[in-house]
Amino acid sequence: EDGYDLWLRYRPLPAPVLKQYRDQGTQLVAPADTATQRAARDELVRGLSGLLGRAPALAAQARRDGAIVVGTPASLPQLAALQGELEGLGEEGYLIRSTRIDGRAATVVAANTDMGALYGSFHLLRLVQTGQPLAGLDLREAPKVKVRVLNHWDNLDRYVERGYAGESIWDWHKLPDWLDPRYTDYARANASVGINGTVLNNVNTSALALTPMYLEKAAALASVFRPYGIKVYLSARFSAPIEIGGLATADPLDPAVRQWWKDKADEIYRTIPDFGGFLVKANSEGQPGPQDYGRSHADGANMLAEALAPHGGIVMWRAFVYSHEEPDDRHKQAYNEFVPHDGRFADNVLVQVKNGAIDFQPREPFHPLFGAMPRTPLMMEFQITKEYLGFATHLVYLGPLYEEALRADTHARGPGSTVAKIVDGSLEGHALTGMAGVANIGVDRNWSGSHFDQANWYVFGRMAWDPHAGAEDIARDWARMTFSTDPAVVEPVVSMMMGSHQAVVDYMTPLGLHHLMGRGHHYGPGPWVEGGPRADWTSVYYHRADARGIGFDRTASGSNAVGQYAPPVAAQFGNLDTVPEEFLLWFHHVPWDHRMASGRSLWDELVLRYDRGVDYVRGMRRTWAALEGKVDTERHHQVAVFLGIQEKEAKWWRDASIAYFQTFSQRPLPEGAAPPPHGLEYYKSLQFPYAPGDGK
Ligand code: BDP
Repeated sequence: EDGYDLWLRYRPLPAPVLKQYRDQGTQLVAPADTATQRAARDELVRGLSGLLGRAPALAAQARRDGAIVVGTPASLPQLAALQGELEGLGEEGYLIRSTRIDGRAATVVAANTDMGALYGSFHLLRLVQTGQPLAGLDLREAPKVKVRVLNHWDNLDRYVERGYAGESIWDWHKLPDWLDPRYTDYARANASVGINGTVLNNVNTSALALTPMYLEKAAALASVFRPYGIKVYLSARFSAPIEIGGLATADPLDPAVRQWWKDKADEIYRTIPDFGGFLVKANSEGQPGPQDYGRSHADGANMLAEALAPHGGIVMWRAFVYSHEEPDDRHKQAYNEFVPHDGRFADNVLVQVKNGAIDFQPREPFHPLFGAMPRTPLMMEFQITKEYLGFATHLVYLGPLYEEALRADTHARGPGSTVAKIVDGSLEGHALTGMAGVANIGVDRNWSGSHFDQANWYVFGRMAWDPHAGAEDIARDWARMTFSTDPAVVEPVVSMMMGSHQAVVDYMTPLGLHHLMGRGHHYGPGPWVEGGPRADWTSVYYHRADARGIGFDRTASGSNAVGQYAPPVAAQFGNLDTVPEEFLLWFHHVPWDHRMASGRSLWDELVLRYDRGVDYVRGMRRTWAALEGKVDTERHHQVAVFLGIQEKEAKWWRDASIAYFQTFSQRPLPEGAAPPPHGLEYYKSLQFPYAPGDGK
């Protein structure tokens, strides 16, 4: 087992549960007249054959007890009676029900559309894969978020920015002719978790992606993805009218520029009729944008929106901006630039906001834009690739990070105004909603660079479908589908996963510290990083350690970033007595001897958090070692080796950070804490010129 099959392994179920399923899978009634219907039937045949050890008998209609019946009232007359029950399930929802058809017991997957039936088929397979009984079923499911997209940071030369799983899976050179079977498996995996869109190219993009040659290639991918309900989107370079259009300007208010984008949109839709739209990174980290012409983000987004609107396309305009000129706290800049434009964005624009205000740090408080732009649909951007969380070798399950961000209460409309309710549109009544995940996929056999990183792709999809879902339930499903249904495997694996996010926070950036990684590549600790082109690309800018204490004062006496949150949140974060300890040094500069909830001083607590993080990794190694023989050898071995790397690196983070911060605190280590084995100069001297993913 090399991990290629992801969570769609379909290995035979253990004998005791087999019989039950065989009685409930006597026949498969699933029409196959359209590409999506065929995708559903093929998946069911593949899945049930694998799981139950024999292919289900295909039939045109249910004639025996125990049939599985999949379709829509239009595709399958036997389902016509369910028409009324399908109301409210929309174009992607489905129901799964144990019922009787013509007097015979059956399991029905019914939907309004073929896509709904495909999603329902994957759900049914998940029930079998995870060992749930197929009796008494009565499930209704519909996605709570409309646009559920992966963002590939893939360049046209196949280099993946912040990618740790090998080259880009898009083999642009061989497209459009060669359609790698991987593209189909990619689509299956995404559809199985409800992902319905993919942005093929990096946000730091080249305008070439919009030239006819590359549009043909994107169209070929779209043709593979279409049966699986996945739309293709492209990142658009704002200056494309100059670079590939021969115009002298990209000013969004210039009529020739507007016409160029309209023509470009028409051309794209002639090539890809169901094209999803554009993702745009503008006026951020050196990318061109409307501000180059004295125009606003809304001007820029609306110009593209106008070009796409006649075709039903959307613009996902990123709010990840912080300017070269602005000397203010980077935390505040997106809010400052975007809030004044609330209500000015066209109807087919989503503003895409990272979960936190800095940049995908191991832990961040929720972004203050959530709750601050009620008249604009805001979509969530999570990172699935682990740029700041140990790349592919550290076992970090991101479910708890996503859950924490989504459940955070913005108080925008009183208590209970969670980020999830903003993202799903329910708080402000927006119909256009979205969630994006920066993909962790590459050409590695196991897709994600490590077996456990597959879980992060999986949980992203499940939470994009339902932002209120629970990380632990999803981890349990994933573990059952990926490793084994044996509780002696599932429970230890789930418990490792569930504590792994807190662990990485502990050994990298405890108590609200952030942005302490090595410069450029972001690999390993670099709390001493200073100087260079801009202060907010250093570590010292963020931790502000001195003889008195440590942390970034973002209260009213400091940058006052807390003032961007709703009053109850601002009051909580802004007060040293009420700020949650996990965000303490995010919002406050705190004396080394400050008393923590534990009764310890801040310095002692900090050191113990580092130790706690390293200990957790050691615990995961022990847990995993005990699973030898219960998990297949190949995957077990790789995970074991990666956990060894993680332990080494967790210790490296801990030792380097303590050695560095002790030069400020000038305090001894708390009792029982081991001194770092090397001096600070040693840790500073470690160089990684070829660390992966640094965007060069
Ligand atoms: C940062 C990455 C950089 C991305 C940027 C972005 O370091 O490679 O281009 O975010 O999101 O996290 O645009």
